[in-house]
Amino acid sequence: MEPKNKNSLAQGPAPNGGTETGMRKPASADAHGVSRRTALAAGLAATGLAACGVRAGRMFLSTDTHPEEYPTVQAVKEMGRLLEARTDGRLGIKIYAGGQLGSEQDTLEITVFGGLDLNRVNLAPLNSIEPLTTIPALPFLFKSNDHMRRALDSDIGDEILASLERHGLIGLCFYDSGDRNFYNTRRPIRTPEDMRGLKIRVPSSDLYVSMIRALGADATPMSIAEVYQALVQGVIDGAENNWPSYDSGRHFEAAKYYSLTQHVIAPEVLVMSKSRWDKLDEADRLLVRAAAKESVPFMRTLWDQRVETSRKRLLEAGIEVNEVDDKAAFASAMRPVWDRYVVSEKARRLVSRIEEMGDAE
Ligand code: GTR
Repeated sequence: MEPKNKNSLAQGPAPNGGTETGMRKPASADAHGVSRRTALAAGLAATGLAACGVRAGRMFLSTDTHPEEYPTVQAVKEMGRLLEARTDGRLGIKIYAGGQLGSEQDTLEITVFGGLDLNRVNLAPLNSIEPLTTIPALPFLFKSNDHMRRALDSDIGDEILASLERHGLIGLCFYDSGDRNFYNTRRPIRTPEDMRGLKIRVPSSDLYVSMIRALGADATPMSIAEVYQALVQGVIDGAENNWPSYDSGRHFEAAKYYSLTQHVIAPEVLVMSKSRWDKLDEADRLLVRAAAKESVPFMRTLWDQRVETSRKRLLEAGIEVNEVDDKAAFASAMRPVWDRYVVSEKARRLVSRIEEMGDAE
């Protein structure tokens, strides 16, 4: 089945955008991207098929922008090990890590076309195609990482994962991404006023653009692979991310002020191409779903360790970290964003259920 939504990844948004991030340019305006992506997709699909055996045995091709040792990559590897063990090697996963296949936006498109079977991305690049994916990225929605885990482990998470199907993707599981904090080359951020006038990189998501603007800063959407260079060259003043990404992208070398705003605790997501999924028999689908779910606790253990390792390493490297005492000031400045993105009845219902789950904390 073809994705139906007009903003689907396969088709891109209506010409002239309609989104502030310009999620996908019309094909004619994309000098090299579309043909490169198409060729890549065809090549990858061929590689995948070559790995096919009797009863559709295969290595699923997967991708991740993070390097080999990052918890998301290790978690998908664990899922691959589980699949191999349970099928005597008939099913498995081969991962292209380190962003070698391009940005999350590009590889998602390839995944929808079936050139990649699996893809681990953040929810951000899905925000403009599926409104429910903006929910976990709402500023200050989750009170803690634990609150996020509980909410997304429940049927709320299942509903958000299921919403991806009409866009050509099967949502398999969420992984942790911890809390996102601002970092920049200029000054510690203690109050929303400190953000004024700063040029801040955001992922390609209108929601993130709105959040930055709500703080009086300038939002610059770009892929994470470009951030280090943009910081060094002064194209941007800063960005926002969790400890492990601030660390692994070496962004801390260029932007030493890391301010613990904890404005977003949005998860990562692992998706499978619906066109691949449709070719699996029921037994294999169950195996894939179970292995994905079982990789989640594995990932969480690695994640908690990795946050600590990164924090220690960066403090030793001499970054300047500051706590933010008045997080409520950030929360109220960013609150109008909620009204803009929580518009459907369904979204409102999910958001209030998530809030109720956090009330106990
Ligand atoms: C990281 C996330 C990546 C990517 C990145 C970004 O925390 O793991 O998938 O979304 O942030 O900001 O682009």
